[in-house]
Amino acid sequence: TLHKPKILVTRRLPASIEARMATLFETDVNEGDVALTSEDILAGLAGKDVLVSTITDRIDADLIRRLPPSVRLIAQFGNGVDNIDLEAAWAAGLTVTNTPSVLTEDTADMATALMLSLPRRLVEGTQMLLRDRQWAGWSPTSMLGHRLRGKALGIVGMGRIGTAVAQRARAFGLNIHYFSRQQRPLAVETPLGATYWDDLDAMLGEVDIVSLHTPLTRDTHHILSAERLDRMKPGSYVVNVSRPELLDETALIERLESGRLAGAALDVFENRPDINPRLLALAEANRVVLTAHMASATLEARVEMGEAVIVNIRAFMDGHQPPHRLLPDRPLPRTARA
Ligand code: 8YV
Repeated sequence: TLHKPKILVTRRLPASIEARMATLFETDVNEGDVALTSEDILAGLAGKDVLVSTITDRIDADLIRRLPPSVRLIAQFGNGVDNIDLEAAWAAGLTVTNTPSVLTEDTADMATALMLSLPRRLVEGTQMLLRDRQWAGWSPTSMLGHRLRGKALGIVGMGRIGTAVAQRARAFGLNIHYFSRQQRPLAVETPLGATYWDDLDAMLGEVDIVSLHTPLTRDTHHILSAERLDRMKPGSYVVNVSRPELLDETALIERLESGRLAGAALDVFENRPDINPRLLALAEANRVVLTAHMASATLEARVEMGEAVIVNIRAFMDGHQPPHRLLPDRPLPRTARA
């Protein structure tokens, strides 16, 4: 009879998922609160079949070269896989899977909430009540923000999440523009009335809010560079629930500090978990809204992500094609970290 697959899980997962894994697999979970080092991952993988990784594990070419030969599958718990050197993994004959789709709607909800948060001063309003306690009450001119309806939203990356953001933005009355590797089919285009741009620089000059929804690859690293931030309309906003490296964070901070850009709502940060103090100062001044990498953080999404990991492992170990196998031609052309 087949042995139960032996798996290393690098981070705690929802209890129901850990329980299910424990019945299906010989499961070894890192119970600590922090990510494992590469050495810990390698030590933990001795005799294992599968590595269940997350975005906080750096699976680079060196680690892949040193993997025990028993490891054949890297099953990422998450959609983005920029922490994995995919080319090195494929070259080593490994199968890599992720958990797309199940987090699409929740991530789009968060992007939309962040989009609303700055112009409508959501966080600022709460902070004011907490600080003032003795609130003077309503007045015709207090806490005025700006209307979303009629403004232009520029979506960078019209994949699953970008499309779900466009659907929500449509309901807010935003005019939708997008830049994408390819123009989406009319089925997506027509009901959303979205305008496709093949030139990102040109789109940036036309929109009031830019929201990033593209995977991090070598091509998209700092896709919102200092030069591109300067092409944005004065007084516009940036939203990022994707990957911090998609934008030049220092350049963004400078343009917020100078007042060139009106604001930014960010769920992800360079140098995490040590957030740039200048960004924190901007948050205190209510020029930015910061959330703690929470865009897919619903219990429902995390359970479904765990279920997808289980299905991928089961299929692979039974000799089938895992449903969410990443292949060189889709959906990522290459990894970000060379
Ligand atoms: C998770 C995410 O926080 O899936 C992604 O790309 O950023 C989030 O869903 C993370 O990936 C968990 O590994």
